[in-house]
Amino acid sequence: MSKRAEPHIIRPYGDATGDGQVQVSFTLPIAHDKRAEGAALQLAAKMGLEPAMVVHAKQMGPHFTFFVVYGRCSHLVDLNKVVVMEREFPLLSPKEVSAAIKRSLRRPLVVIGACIGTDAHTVGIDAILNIKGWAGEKGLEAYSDLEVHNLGAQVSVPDLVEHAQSLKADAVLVSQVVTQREAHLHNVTQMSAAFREAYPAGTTPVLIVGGPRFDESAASELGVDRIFVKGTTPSEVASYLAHRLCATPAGTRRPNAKKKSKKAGVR
Ligand code: B12
Repeated sequence: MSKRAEPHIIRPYGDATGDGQVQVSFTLPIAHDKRAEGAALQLAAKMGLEPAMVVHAKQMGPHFTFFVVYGRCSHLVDLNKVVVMEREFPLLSPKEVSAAIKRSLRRPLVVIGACIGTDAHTVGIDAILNIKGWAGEKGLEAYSDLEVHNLGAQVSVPDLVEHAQSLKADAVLVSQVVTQREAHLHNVTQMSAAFREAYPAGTTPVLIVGGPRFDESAASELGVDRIFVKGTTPSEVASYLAHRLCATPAGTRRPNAKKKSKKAGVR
């Protein structure tokens, strides 16, 4: 395959390279008729899609119409201005994670996980925690030096804090999938505030949240240590835990740190 220099200004294409064609879908709160299609095209033009055509319109109940619009986008992408969050820790194998825990904590690293609020979408947190894992990787339950407690769905914040304290959790993993009315942001902010209130300063467990619609870069805004987004695999989370909690000898910062060492590899 020939190597080509990548341009830094790019645009989407549909039929021919560089034609700017994109397809978008949205719903408008009006019944389907010609005026509704005109409204969809007006919106498309305001989004920078011109010329555009309605390629699909379907009335959804008496007062809504779903549209698919195909049109030419006038905007360009400057690759030099793309900002992404790079992974700040190395990916470790399960053996390396265990070795780091043994070396630094000399006891199992305790992890609790839950979906908080009214959220009942457990598939994401289960993908990370359950032994059977996700995307060909075993979940955290399969790691010999992690002690995992999966509290399941719809756990209240006070319950979560209580479990974290009684289990002496080193890390608390929270999943939020429903984002209607910014529920995920409100719940996580409330959760992190509750942990700060319940623990002496500097001793809260590492707070990790995950879900498909978080902004990875918003951790400090939400008062948590790390956010994981869609496509996360268990080994990324395990590696982060090792990076975060095992970097210093004997886990100096954590409330568990001075606990008498239990035999590692409880599972
Ligand atoms: C399965 C499903 C359900 C199941 C959930 C079953 C279960 N036990 O989980 C059931 C049928 C119960 C359900 C119910 C509802 N659902 Co639902 N559901 C889905 C669906 C189809 C798939 C979600 C899923 O399992 N994804 C697979 C997992 C593996 O992906 P994931 O969650 O993103 O997790 C990954 C990462 O995000 C990350 N991750 C996630 N959590 C965490 C946590 C940590 C700590 C870490 C490190 C990483 C991490 O790692 C995971 C692996 O990579 C989605 C649509 C979709 N296609 O996504 C809608 C969806 C999430 N549901 C939705 C809605 C609206 C609902 C209901 C409100 C519907 C209703 N009116 O009743 C109810 C709410 C119930 C409740 N109280 O929460 C909406 C949410 C919209 C929004 N903006 O909030 C969606 C997006 C559908 C839609 N397009 O409208 N749902």
